[in-house]
Parts: sequence; C-alpha cells; structure tokens
Amino acid sequence: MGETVSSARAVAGAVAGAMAGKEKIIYLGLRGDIVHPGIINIIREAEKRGRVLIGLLTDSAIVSHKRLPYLTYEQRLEVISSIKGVDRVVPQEEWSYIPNLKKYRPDGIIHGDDWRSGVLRAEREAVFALMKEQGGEVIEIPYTQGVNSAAFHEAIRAIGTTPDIRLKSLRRLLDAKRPVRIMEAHSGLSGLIIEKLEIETEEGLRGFDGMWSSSLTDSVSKGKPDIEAVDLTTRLQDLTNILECTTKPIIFDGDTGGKSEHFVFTVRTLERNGVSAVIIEDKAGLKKNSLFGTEVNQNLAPVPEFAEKISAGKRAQITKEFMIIARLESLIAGETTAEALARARAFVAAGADGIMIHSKEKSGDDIRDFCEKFRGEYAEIPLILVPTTYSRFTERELASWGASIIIYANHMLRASYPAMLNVARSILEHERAMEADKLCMPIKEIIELIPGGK
Ligand code: SPV
Ligand code: MG
Repeated sequence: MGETVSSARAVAGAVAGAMAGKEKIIYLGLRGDIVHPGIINIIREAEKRGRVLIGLLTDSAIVSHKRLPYLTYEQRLEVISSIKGVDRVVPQEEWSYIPNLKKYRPDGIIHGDDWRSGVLRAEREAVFALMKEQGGEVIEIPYTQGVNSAAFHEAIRAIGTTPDIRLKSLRRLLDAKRPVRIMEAHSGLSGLIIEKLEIETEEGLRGFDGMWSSSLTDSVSKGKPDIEAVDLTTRLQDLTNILECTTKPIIFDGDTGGKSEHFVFTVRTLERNGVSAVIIEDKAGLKKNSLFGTEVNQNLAPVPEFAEKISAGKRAQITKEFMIIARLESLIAGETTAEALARARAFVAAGADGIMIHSKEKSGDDIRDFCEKFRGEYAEIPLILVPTTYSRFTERELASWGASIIIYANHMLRASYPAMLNVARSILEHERAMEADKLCMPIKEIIELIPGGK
C-alpha cells in the first residue's frame, strides 16, 4: 500500500515547505469514502496551520469498527490526494491514530469535536496524552452539523450497489478482516435484517459482513427437501429479491454444482448477478443434506472428476475476483481428516479459491484437527466453517483455529418457523388474534419497515 503526493502543486508545496524547514505538519485521519463539505472544511482548517498529512484508513482499519467502505483504498487514495491543500497521504493501518502519530510525529493532529463523546472518547484522551509527550498539539474544530458520513452512508445504502462492486467486496473483506461473518438469507426480508442490523460494542459497530444463499433454506421455504430439487432458475428468483434490497456480498450454495457442462453456466450467471462466490460440495449421486450425516447415503465424488469441475468453473469465470470454493464432505460421509486433507490438496491444485470443511460432530474436534493440518500447509487459502452443530465455539475461537469465513447457514429460517408456529397455535387456542398480537411485530412497524409505502 503506497503513499502519494497529491499533485504538482503539492509537490511544489512540499519542496517549499522543506526549504523553509519549519512549516508545521498537521495530521488528519480520514476514511475518505464519501467526500462532503465537512471534510473539505477540516482540510481547510488544517491547511491554515501547516502542511496537511492525511492518514487514510485502510480497509482493515475501517472494518475493525465500521462497515467496509464502498471505494477501495486505491480509489479513496486517488480522490483524497487530489484535494487541494492535501500535501501527503499515508496509510493508517489501525483504527487508532496512536501508531501513526508515533511514526510521523506531526506538530499537530486535527479532529472534529464530536469525538468528545461516544466511542472515540478514550481515543481522544490517549491522543491528548501522546501529543503532549511528543510536544505537539491537538486541534479540535466544531463538527460540521448536518453533513456527516453516517447520513451519507445511509443515503448510499438506499441507492444500492452495482453487481461489480458487490462481487469484489468479498475478496476485500477477506483481505481486511478475520473472520468474515456471513448469515443465511432466504428472502428480501431476511436479507434486510442482515443488511441493516448493527450493534454497538466496545470495539465499534458489529454487523454481518454478507449473506449465504442456502440450498437447505431455499428448499425448505418452498416446502421441498434439500436434494437439488429446486432448480437454479427458481433459486435465482429468491436471490433477485435479496439483491434488490441489500448491498453486502453473497456466497451462493451451489450444491454439487451439477455436471461440469452445466456448472460453467451457473458460474457466469452468478457473476452477472454480482454474487461473490459459489461453494460446491464433493458429493455424487442424489445429494442429501449433510446434517443427516451417515444416516443416509453420502457418496463422495471421485477426486479427479470434482477437481475437473472446479477447473472448468475457473476457466469459465469472467472476473478475476469471483471465487469458487470446494466443500469437503469427507467428515460428513464418515471419512477421516487425512482423507479430507488429501482432497483439499487436489482441489486447491485444481484452482479452488478456498476450502469449506463441513462436519455434523458437536465436539468440533474433527474440524479443529482439519483446520490445524490445513493451516500447516496453506497459510493463506480462505478456510470456511459452518458451525451449525458445533455452535458453542465463538468466532474468535474458530478464527484461532484458522477460519477465514464463518457461515451461520440456516438460522434466519429456523428462527422464523417457531415464531410463526406459536402465533398460529395461539390463534387456534383463543379463536381470536388478540393474544397473538404481543408475539407479532406491531402493525405500525411493518407498514413503515420498507420506505416508500406511504
Ligand atoms: C445449506 O445451508 O444448504 C448447506 C449447509 O449446505 S448444510 O445444511 O449444513 O449442509
Ligand atoms: Mg446446501
């Protein structure tokens, strides 16, 4: 990740400054995703006091506390370094200003006075202490009311995204964050919850990073078993509803991928729709849901045949960012982690962009064993876990085993079923709906949930 000097004017400014030898350096940390008058104002204020050194937050610095920015670091760098008055842009790799303030030892740091309250309060105190120690000053300027990034983010979310931006965002998340947190969506409404729900934590806002389009929940929500009976066209109809009202990346459950000759079309269709990744599982014959384990016949596909399916998909894709992930069903079929690992090697060699290992064991021992062995051989290849049965492990623990992506594969549908059942039962018992009202979302909320209804 480079740094840049904005323009010929800035180069001249830097040289003149260097010649003067005394001009102050003023540090300004920015996300730089959405440029608005508040940002121009703070740059103007900084410029009055010295040469403006921007610490541009990297994707990973941002996702530790907020959602992934719309623009990549390189795009944000291009925009911010072109702003008049910006002298130099350096990456700020951490959410905290402290490491860069120590590294660059500016004469001052400038910040909006909004950090006196809220999540940045402790950071503000640390910055004051460090600047005092380093002999610099902290400049606080009145926060520009009415034009803040949060409001612009909300507006952009309402506009939506493009297939291209959405598709590429999963790779960006993988570069920026471990683990990436994915939740199942089977409808526009469940997608909306995943898109919007955020909770405040000590580390910043926490939300889901993207969505899993599950064959199980797509099938069950249509009253069908999870045996590839719901065809791709039908699954894409559901997906379109999710695409309509969300912007986050989508990982598509591609079941077995079907025949290689068909899978190549699936890949292109998913890419065209802005899906980031497809996961296909190495099973043969009639596919049954993995969570049945060995209660049903789980036939593993011959390795060369499945490897060729992956290679065919990789040859077919148009973008370089689309990911084809191989899902190993060895543990589901009662095989060993060694067998799974041998398959992982073959599928990575065939071009798989990631490996998903699945198990229905509650202990997590088999998954952990696989993760350790896999990470011993492949430090970087994304590793995907689906902790449906071994749900007691936290994301932090799974990440410490080596997980890159964690998928909550069916929880939105499983949550909705008992909720509906309770309400239906209550109405039957009481022969009226009053008792069920408290179990339901208020009418006012449901009519106002989706803007534009009035
Ligand atoms: C799905 O969600 O459809 C999956 C994961 O494939 S599992 O149901 O655990 O097999
Ligand atoms: Mg499935």
